[in-house]
Amino acid sequence: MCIKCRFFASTGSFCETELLTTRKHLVGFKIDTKIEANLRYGKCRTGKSLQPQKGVGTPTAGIEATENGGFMNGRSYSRREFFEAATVSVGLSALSAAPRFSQRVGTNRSRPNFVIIFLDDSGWADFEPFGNPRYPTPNVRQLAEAGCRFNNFCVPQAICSASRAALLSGCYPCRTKVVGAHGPNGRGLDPKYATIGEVLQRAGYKTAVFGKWHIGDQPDTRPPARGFDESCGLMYSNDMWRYHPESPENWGKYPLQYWENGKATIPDVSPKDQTMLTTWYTETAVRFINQNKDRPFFLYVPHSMPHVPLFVSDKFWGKSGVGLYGDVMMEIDWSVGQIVEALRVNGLEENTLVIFSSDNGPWSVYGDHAGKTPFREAKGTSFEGGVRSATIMKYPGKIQAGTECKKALCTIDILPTLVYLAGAELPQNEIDGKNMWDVITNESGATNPHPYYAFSTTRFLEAILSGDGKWKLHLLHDYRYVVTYGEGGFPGKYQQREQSPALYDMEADPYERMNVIDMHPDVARKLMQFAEQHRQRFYQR
Ligand SMILES: [Ca+2]
Repeated sequence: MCIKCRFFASTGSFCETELLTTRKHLVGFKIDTKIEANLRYGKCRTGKSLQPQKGVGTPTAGIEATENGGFMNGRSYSRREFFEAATVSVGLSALSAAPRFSQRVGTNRSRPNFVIIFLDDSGWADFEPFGNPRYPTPNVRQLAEAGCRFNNFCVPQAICSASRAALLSGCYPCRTKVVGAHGPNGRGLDPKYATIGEVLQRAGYKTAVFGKWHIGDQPDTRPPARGFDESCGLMYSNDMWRYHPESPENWGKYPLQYWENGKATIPDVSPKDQTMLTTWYTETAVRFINQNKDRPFFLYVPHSMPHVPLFVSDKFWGKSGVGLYGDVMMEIDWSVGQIVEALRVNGLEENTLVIFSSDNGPWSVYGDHAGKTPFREAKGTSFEGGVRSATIMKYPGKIQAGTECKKALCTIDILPTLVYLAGAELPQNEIDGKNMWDVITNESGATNPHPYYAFSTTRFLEAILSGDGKWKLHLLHDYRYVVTYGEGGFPGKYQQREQSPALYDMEADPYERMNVIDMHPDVARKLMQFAEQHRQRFYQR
């Protein structure tokens, strides 16, 4: 228990906002696995809400077009507002500086479909061709052969709710305040931040999410209220239930429910039900594709697996021959194949962008029930083992087959990129992502327009990656280090360690081993300036 905050004793959950403070309180005390488990899932009870400092970085006069809208007369505008206001104010000539992003793809061709397959806690090396696992993953390999591998694709925070909110909103966790992983009845993503589902639904797309939602478990934050015409799956992680290996009394307070289109159709999910999750998500996705082959659609499949506890259907039980994790990954690979095949038989392959990725790296403390990554640390940290996700994009004729991209990309860029491809409107709210289509399609001279990407854990800014992906600066922060690995669905042990300020050359040293901050002080200083700007914009109380 934290001797100062005492929230563990009173609520059974730890405070995320005070995470570092809490750890400092615990100096001299043994941090056992039960406390660590709650550190992972704790929902803030005592922390104050952080509000972005208004006006920071906003010019006080003049007009400036940005990819997300613009600034004029000291006020920030959404893209649509900016264009309307600028037109009235100074005439269309002022729009000459407007970025290419504002242009629509074209109105005379049919709009593309979008499929996002988003795994939960998959390791970077869990699938061919990123790794060479001891089980076959032919469908993911074929997806990569037909598309492009993105070897430097990251998430801004390597934990479930924060990562999913960033993907679906195009915003950093520090903007939306969706951090960590929320538990049952969590508020999730504030409706003032639009989701991909909402922007595409408004543009006439049929939208669906089949899988783990985890960005809101209240009537106005569940999928039907957030832009998804159809939905099924879990509202949060599949281990937040009565069979939790460390804290069943805590997580058993609320039954894990399976939802379909706004109704809990399985009021108390059983282990047998969990064996069917991957199958149900897949079958529903295939049915959705078949039924919507004649109209543009957005299909989001955020699998519950391979988040622990692992479950697999009878058709894949024991099939890998190397244990349950291999069986689960083979079933997910099968799922990928089913979805791609449904696109093919409906004649949709040529007009569908398929994105395959994971919300964060492996939960390595679970040992044989976790995935593999060659990078440093794992889920829940700002090191590459947490934030770098093996990603594939396939779009025949648009993305060259069998290629690799080493340029940095982030989930926050997906929303504006899909908006661009769909000819849709950006959200009214300001976002952090940018349209990256020219980078994704490897157009000549295309460069990442972001000066940096920011990485955080819970409410703490921890690292800055230069937009070109070359340099990564770690700020002073604590992180959890796995000292013993678990087995059979039970976790091992963490130890809290401190990361000193460090600069890594991500081209020469993507494993973050060699601190070169003394050799490149100018680079470190520049990234530190970005960090300070980011803090002032989003983290000042
Ligand atoms: Ca996750």
